[in-house]
Amino acid sequence: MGYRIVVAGATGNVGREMLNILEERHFPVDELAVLASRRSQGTEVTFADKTLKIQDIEQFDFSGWDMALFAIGSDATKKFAPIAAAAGCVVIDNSSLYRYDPDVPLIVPECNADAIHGYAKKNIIANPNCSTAQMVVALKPLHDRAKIKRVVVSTYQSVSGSGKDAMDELWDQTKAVYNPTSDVPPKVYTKEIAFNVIPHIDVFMEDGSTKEEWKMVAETKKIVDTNIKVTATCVRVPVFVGHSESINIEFEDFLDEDEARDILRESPGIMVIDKREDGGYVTPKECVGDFATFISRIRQDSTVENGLNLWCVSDNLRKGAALNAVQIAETLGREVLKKG
Ligand code: 11C
Repeated sequence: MGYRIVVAGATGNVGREMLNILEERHFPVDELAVLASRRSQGTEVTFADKTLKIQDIEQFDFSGWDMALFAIGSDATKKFAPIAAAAGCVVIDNSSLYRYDPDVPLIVPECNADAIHGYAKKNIIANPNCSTAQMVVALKPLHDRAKIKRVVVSTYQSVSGSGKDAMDELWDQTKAVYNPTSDVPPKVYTKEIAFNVIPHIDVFMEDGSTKEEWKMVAETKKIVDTNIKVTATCVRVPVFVGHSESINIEFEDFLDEDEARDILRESPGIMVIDKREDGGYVTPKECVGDFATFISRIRQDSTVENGLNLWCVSDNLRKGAALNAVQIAETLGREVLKKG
């Protein structure tokens, strides 16, 4: 016996990846409903060997469904998550709406799978921001060994994090560079993204940081350890899929770079590609479509007492969103619902 699963937002970048990953990981699906807003009615998506019609989320009755994977943004989540949860369907939400709610667990299964039991307070589980998810997969096993005091992270985030319109904007602006008669002014972004980098993701906060940077701080504390200090600079780069991060870590105890490499090699969800030679590291292009978070360039930082640097790359639509949501569903099934 398997599960009755709902995917809400099934026509978007993340929703489509959720369907792919449920299929790739042979998630025990007995029945699947695919939902979106009214304007996507008439659209069809495929799952396994079936073609499914998109249903209107406004009209959908969530009762009798086990889990709903939401990828519909905070505004729609605010309206529909309480409806689904009240009908007894556990919501696994990819938006930021519930991440900081103390009554909602924020889960990255490699780091804090045990926190899943907190789902019952609201029948909702939150999925972290993509830039946080890949970072905490790397931080957790190192923290368990040498206790992290402080993290300085700079991100290089792909345009798929902003949705399909942003991917089109990068594509159209790139083509326009070679065709001087066409001009593609920035719409999704505040400045041109083609052949450029933009040190601004999400809205500005009062202290001069951006919301994306704030999320990396707040979410790392909630998932790994509230005592870890994090400072982040989040940057958009002209890459379609795959977020990269340069991570500098300061530990309480000494951690040798070779031991760190061995620990990461043995840790779940991580693939270490770290040869000190030309090309002996992973770039975002190479991580697309993969489940793993890739770690390269592991090296001591001798400018602080117990410092380490590393390079972390992952498919932001997968580990950063859809894969993590499916892993949460797997954990909930295995630990709580026990049907599969
Ligand atoms: C980006 N990280 O790359 C964002 C996308 O809070 O779930 C995901 C935003 C979020 O633009």
